[in-house]
Amino acid sequence: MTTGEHRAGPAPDVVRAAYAQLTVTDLAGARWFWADLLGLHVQYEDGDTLCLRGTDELTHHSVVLRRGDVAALDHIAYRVRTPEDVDRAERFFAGRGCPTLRVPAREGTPGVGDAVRVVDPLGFPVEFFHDIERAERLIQRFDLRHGAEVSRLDHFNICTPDVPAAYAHYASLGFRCSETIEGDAHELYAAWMYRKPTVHDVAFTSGAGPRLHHLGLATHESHHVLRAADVLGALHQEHRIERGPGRHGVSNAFYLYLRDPDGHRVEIYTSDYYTGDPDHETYRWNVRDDRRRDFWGNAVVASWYKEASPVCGLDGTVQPVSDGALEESSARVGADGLG
Ligand code: XXG
Ligand code: FE2
Repeated sequence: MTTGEHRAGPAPDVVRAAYAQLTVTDLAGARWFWADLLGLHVQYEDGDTLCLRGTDELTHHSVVLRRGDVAALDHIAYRVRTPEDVDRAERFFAGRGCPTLRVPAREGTPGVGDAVRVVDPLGFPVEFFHDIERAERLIQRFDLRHGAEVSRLDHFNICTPDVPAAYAHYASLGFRCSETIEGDAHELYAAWMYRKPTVHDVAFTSGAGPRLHHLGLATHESHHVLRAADVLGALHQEHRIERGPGRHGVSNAFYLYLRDPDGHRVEIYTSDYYTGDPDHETYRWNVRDDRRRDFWGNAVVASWYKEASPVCGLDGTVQPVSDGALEESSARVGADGLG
């Protein structure tokens, strides 16, 4: 344990990636995309806010959309195991010199109890909470399921100029690493880290940051992923399909990346694997392996590497970004065609 860790106290016990709150400039357009097309269920709605959840989620929401002037990430949120872990999170981040803000129940996001929001060492707005309203089980309400039938939030993917620093920060929060993309000298281009026993709760894409790269939403079956693409084609909204459908090398998931009306990126994702054994080992991909990002070798479009959503500070203002030193898109990466 370093002196810094001692001062900051133990890390909070993080259960999982729980929800993301996005600002959108057109709430009606966002409602069409996230609720009608993706099939998230509306749990709460007022003139400025929509709280949405997937069919398997027994808590109030996993995606929150708020009307705002600029499309941005307001915050990502992790659920912690006990109410005391909220206090631990506050001490942990304050001890690292990070700005923190207590958000009492009913003063923050609808349905969420006492929480703490921080700007983490990577510059991201992150909330930690334990209490959240319960919600009705919808998994077998096949009569209500529609669109891509999203089942739950799976992960956040964030852009940062310093992937090794992001790895070290999340490791200090008790996250484990399922997969990486590395150069020949093991320089780290990307990493996938988890608390729940799947491939990830969070992944890092090297590039200008802090920015939100995408939210990963799970479906039960690959035909749900294909249906979203078919419906977009039928509506002549094909420009919202950015990458895929395809099979990832990393994670093995079947995937599709879409852009919402504000440009926020979402991935529909299914069929990754269990990582909960205590001796689960990190799987390392070489950056020159053309199967790493698409197992069939399809090229990754440039916008996927370059574009992302800005993030807010604790006061809701959009934060500046720093450029990345090591960008995978500028490495000689064969099938990506971006070298
Ligand atoms: O969730 C993911 C991703 O981070 O979105 C991207 C799993 C794998 C990949 S990759 O493009 O590296 O195959
Ligand atoms: Fe993803």
